[in-house]
Amino acid sequence: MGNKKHDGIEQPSSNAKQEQLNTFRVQNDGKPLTTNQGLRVDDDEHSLKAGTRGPTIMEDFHFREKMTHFDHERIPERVVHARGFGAHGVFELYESLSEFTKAKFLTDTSKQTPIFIRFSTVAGSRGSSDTVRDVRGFAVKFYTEEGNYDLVGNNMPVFFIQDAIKFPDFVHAVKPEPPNEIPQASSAHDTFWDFVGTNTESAHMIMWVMSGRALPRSFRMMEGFGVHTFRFINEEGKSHFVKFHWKPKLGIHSLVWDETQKVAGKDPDFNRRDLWDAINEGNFPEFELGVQILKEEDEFSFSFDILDSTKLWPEEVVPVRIIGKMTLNRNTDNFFAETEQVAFHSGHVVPGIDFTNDPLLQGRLFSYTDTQLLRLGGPNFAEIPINRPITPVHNNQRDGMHRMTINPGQVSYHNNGLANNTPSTPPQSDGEYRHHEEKIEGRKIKARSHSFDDHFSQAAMFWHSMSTIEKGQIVDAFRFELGKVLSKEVRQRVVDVFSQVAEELAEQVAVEIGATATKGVAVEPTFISPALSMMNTVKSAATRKVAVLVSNGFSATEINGLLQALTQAKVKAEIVSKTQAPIAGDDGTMLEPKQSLLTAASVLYDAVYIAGGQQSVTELLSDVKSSEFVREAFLHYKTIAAVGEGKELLTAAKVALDNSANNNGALSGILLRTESQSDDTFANSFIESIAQHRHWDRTFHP
Ligand code: HDE
Repeated sequence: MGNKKHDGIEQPSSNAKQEQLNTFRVQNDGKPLTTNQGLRVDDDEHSLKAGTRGPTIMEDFHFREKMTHFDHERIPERVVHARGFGAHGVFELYESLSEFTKAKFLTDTSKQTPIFIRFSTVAGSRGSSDTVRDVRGFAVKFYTEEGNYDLVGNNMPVFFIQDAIKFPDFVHAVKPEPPNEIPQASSAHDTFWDFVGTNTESAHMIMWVMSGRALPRSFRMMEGFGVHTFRFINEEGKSHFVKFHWKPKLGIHSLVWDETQKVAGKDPDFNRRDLWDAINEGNFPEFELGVQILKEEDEFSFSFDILDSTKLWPEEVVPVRIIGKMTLNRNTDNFFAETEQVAFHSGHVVPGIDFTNDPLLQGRLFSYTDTQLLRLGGPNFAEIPINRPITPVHNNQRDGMHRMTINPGQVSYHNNGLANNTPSTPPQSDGEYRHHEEKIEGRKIKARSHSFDDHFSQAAMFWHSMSTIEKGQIVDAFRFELGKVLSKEVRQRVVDVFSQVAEELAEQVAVEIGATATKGVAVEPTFISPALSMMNTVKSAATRKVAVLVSNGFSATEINGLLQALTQAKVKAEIVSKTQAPIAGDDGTMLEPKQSLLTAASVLYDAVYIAGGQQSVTELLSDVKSSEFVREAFLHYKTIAAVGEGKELLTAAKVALDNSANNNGALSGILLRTESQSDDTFANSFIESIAQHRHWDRTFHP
């Protein structure tokens, strides 16, 4: 596996993990069928019977082995984050952080560290939809030369609770309700909002969950956060506080609520498929790793406690230093073996990374191993291929369910004399993990520091940092969620809580759900953080998906030119027609539609292009689904381009065309090609418009 020499020690290569996994791959192509004992099987269609119409015989070991294995195929799903999707990749470091940490993967810029990532939703079961309103898990396993390091984060920088002992309560509240297991993968029900109303520490996180951050357009377009404050420890043993960030190169973009609900029906695997396709097509998702670093001396220089996971460090106050990049470049071979069996743990650290006393983090350090014991059936889950480190493992642990390692030798204890006291611990520092010697003093007490008492300032900071559009979306989210709550007391209690965050928010929500907001109790925002608004993010058309609505009689020059321009800009086009039967262009060119109006829906695309040509448009118009397609794209703020007669489809779809706007007489994001515009110019303005992601300034909220 290893070949490069470094400090005289054999180094694993950047492909080390893939090479290791390859040794476990079993390729069936062209091979004879066998039982698990390696016995070749004569027939896999019929069980062994006493006569062709007789009973099945116990002796049929092949039938019994096959059926028994099948009966045991399921393992318990994760209690939270059950629905997830994984991919392989690599992490590269831009600059050495040796000033702060001795972690080798963060100090040697020549290194490429293999990683495995698993994105997830939190509340839903394994088979639930991707596009629900929820936090997204963002868990990365780094296979470093010093052992596995897991950065088990989320796509939001704060959490619902301050102390791990409340996690089971929070999760019970958000999960489907016990009497009937309803609703699936949704926080819009009484127990969740009852928890929010009675546990005000969740206020800040709720603001994030009610925002577009909870509806990501793509896993490739979300930020990731380590959430807790961790420690970096350098060679001298000096500690700094650190928070981890992942920044997506494509920017942060969300779907709109109405869209997510429809996508959940049309394609429940929307986010999975998006990641899978992007990697297969060579559009490798990239995320930059950033760190916010604080000196130990600055621990108490904030208005909040840095050990409180319901607080973030505004990026404008503590800048995020970008230090490296993760590229996701390989899909899994087998979902179960890799994504389902991967076992993360915030306690999997390497020298140079240590913990703080954040009471949420402290509890996680217990929970993750415990949960794997149940889920993966015993203490040997670290031997499962996806969980194995690329470094050798030597210790005196033995036996247990499904042990793979064969440990020869008489000795399995420490200290020993019979094996020269090996495996050994070094007498002095030699690359081993040493816990940071933090001085601790205090009384044993079941309580929380008063520095954790402020539950509203940062919730207010979030609200006041939002654009008008985002505020509108947050209000709508509260209205929907609370509108689904049956208990009037719960609704009122939540409004009482958010009256303390922002008066206008509470009022706008209250008026819609029959509750009353309290005036004059909201906290003053202490800070505005532009980095929190998604409006200020990177904008790019690359890897966006466009539906090209076209039928027989289209202009071949127009469509060829368009497809070429889109490919060049890395925009993915799909031909959608009335049916999937081939269609003919004006010069006889044939196109094979990838989708029909029956199989596709505009919610699965970022933009729509309506080709010109009377015959094409008339054929499309003959199916009412075409105007529904365009109407929906319009209501979801998407770019719609129409050429020539294509405008008829806009009219049929009742798409407002505001002649007072500058954009060639159309509303923002609605592009009509004029006679004088060339195919090229028009295609380019279409691409520019797609890069805007959505045209929020259209004046309605679907
Ligand atoms: Fe987790 N969490 N968590 N969590 N968490 C799990 O571990 C837990 C928390 C996160 O893709 C479980 O293997 C406690 C914060 C992710 O496999 C479990 C507390 C953050 C994943 C568990 C928290 C996370 C999990 C369930 C409160 C963001 C999915 C299955 C102290 C920083 C990892 C499993 C994957 C999964 C416990 C809070 C992120 C039960 C007790 C805060 C991304 O061990």
